[in-house]
Amino acid sequence: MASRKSSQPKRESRDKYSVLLPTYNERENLPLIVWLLLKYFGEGGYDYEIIIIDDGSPDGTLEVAEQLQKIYGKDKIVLRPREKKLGLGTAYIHGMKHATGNFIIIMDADLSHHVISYFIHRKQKEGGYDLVSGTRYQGNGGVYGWDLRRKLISRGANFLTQVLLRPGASDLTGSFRLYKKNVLESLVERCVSKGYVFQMEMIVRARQLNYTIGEVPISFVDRVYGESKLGGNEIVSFVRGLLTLFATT
Ligand SMILES: Nc1nc2c(ncn2[C@@H]2O[C@H](COP(=O)(O)OP(=O)(O)O)[C@@H](O)[C@H]2O)c(=O)[nH]1
Ligand SMILES: *[C@@H]1O[C@H](CO)[C@@H](O)[C@H](O)[C@H]1NC(C)=O
Ligand SMILES: [Mg+2]
Repeated sequence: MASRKSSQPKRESRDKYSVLLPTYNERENLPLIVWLLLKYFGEGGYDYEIIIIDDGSPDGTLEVAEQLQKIYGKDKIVLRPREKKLGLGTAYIHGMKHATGNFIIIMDADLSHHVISYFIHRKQKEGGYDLVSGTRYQGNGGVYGWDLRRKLISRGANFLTQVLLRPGASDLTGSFRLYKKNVLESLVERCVSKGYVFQMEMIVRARQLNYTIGEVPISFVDRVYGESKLGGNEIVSFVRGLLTLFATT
């Protein structure tokens, strides 16, 4: 009985992963992504929590999240809803403030990332990185299910940013990442953008602060259920945000 403690793997036992899932109209997707995460982290013997940040989705995503919390428990499913749609960047920051893990994983709730959630923390352990970013533009990464317009927007955004800011990472707008919590906090302190440009600014600032960045190739599979929230407005504000960063960094 006395040896109980020493039979636990030491390295893993101190690490806790807080997975942030921002949702806006993800009623159909949420149960499956949550189940996949619970299965993976649970079976792997990890310490973890899933923080769902719903922005008043009209489709009733929050009610689904409450059901999931009843099934899986309040220590595993943490709900941090907000009244209305306030943007992705601030949703991450809001979720982060309630995170109890020393690592933060951010991912989309629409199953675009589910297959690869398994590799990002291993990559972190390999190199002790401050930040690991999923990349669609290296190795066997890729994008599936997007039309030409959407591919051009993503490629264009990446290209423009590479040229203007030379951030030293291949996928700047992707939203599958792992951060050390203290690193994310220090980046957020300096971050000025709120929408889609947030992801890019985080990488650019990480490079400025000399944080180490690892990359894992990912296949991004476009959502089956629901609609993308990327519209003309986000594109305009992305370019505006990019130019602001270019002017101020
Ligand atoms: N809380 C919150 N989540 C959002 C907001 N906008 C998008 N999301 C979520 O962020 C993730 C990515 O959004 P999505 O529309 O799929 O972007 P895309 O994959 O680039 O087309 C999904 O889980 C969305 O439900 C927002 O304003 N607030
Ligand atoms: C980052 O590294 C560069 C080159 O070594 C150095 O000049 C710069 O001051 C460092 N920046 C910070 C914020 O530590
Ligand atoms: Mg999506």
